[in-house]
Amino acid sequence: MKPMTKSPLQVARATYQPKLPAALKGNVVLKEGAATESVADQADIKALFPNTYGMPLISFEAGEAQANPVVGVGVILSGGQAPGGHNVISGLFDGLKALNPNNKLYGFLGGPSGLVDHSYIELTESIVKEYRNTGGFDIIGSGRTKLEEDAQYDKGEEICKKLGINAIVVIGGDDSNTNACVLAEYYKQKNTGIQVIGCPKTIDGDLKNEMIETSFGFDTACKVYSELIGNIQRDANSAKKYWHFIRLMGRSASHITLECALQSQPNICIVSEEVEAKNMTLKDVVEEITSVIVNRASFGLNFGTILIPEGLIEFIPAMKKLISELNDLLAHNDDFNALETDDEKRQYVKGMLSVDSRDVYNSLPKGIAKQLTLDRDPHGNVQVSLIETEKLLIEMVAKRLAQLKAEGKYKGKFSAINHFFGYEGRCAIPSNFDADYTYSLGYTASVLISAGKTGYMSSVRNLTAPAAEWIAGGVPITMMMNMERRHGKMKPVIQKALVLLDGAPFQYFAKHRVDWADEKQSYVYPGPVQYYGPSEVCDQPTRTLLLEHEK
Ligand code: FBP
Repeated sequence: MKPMTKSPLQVARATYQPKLPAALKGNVVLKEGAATESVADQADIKALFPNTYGMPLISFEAGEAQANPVVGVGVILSGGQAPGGHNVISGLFDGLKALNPNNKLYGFLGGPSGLVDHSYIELTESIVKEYRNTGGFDIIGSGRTKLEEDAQYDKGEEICKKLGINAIVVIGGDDSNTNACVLAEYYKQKNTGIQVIGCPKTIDGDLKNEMIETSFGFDTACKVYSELIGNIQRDANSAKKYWHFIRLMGRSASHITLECALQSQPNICIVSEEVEAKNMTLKDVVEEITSVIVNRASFGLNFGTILIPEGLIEFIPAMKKLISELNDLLAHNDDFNALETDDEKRQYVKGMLSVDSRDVYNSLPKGIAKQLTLDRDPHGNVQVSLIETEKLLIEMVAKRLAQLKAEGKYKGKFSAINHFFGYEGRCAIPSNFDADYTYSLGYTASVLISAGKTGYMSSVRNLTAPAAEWIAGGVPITMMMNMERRHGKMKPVIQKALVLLDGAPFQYFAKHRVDWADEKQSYVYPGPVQYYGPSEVCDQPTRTLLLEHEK
């Protein structure tokens, strides 16, 4: 047998031709809609973005062929990986070449820092070909460097001028696209002639609004996690001896957890947004979990599945207050950073917190308390992927069950296994949906660039219809912004889309969760992502999108 360099699926996917919206298949003209406003804090955002505020929405229509001048474009992958990033680049590449075969595409290496450090490669057909329809961001790498200083923007301008780059495409989440907007404003105000276009990426699914129906990568990642949850449920239902506590990525919003629950129907699913709305404490969450475990045990069922969103800890009001105090306290704090031992750091923090937050901090196991003070990411966020909430909950639930047992109110056996799913799904081979969606987003970016637009995000909508009916265009990034507190200061940022408790996905879940929790259980086993076969198996969008679009 010959040594293998690619799996049969990799070989097959290399020839997959992603589907495009009909409007992108021929020559395109731009149609401008009404002027826009930011989602909140209009006066502040307008003052901060005088050159890119209020621009109109853009849609594409079929048009006449025209001569397009040569352009150079630089592309950046920013933040966490999400399935489909390579296809944004292939769509962008193909779109640029269709506009003018002499157009050039450069990739900045290792994320936004590549622009500042002048680290790049030219992306040619032979390079792009190797990455079509593949997962990962390894074609040029990614990073989380925050672009926030004029000196960084000026270094970027320098390399763009040197390479003949007229436009930069930033493929990123809410923070990275906020950066893209700041960069677009700076370059426009300085009259550099460099345009900046964003593309909505993040498995977390929280970069969405009226014009951005979903961020790419959410579809594939949720399908991968749901397959694993389904497999665990089948194991649980076969062995009948473990409770599985499964934490799922999603730094802030619970979209991933909710979507996985809709796909797999676990016994319990915690939704952070609901915990916050009901002003629940950690103890309340434990009580909710415990009551389901006790009820199932009364039917002799000492097993089950519990989905926990990674961001939960920040949505428990008392914890949120503690984390916000820690964020302000630890921002650029040289005194804290100079301390050597964990104990010194713990004492220092305790001395600086308000009375309430100190009580909460003291009530946490030391390991979790320490995890809360670890380095923030460059955007000032707590790195929740490092906080093992599922272990904290197992510990607290076990204690509570022991109490109930002593009181004669629980007679079951509790044996728990913890899981964390995040990295398993971020670089999976993109589903057909993500492969098509990302290719269309990249292609859309090429059209926006050719029309001279800046400060826009690629937008592809009507996503539950067949791809030919998708609606492509551009949305001003300032339209999505509001002011939020970061690193102790008010900053303009793209508003995060949290799970809406009155939205169709949560409402569906709320209506069915009691049935999923009880002794009959309703596990669904989604199985692996399918790339070839009947459309109802291979091309289904997420349940979240389907429910949101259901009239
Ligand atoms: P983005 O918002 O950059 O897409 O990243 C999201 C995410 O995958 C979160 O779900 C997770 O908390 C975080 O990245 C993990 O970050 P890192 O890759 O730095 O470990």
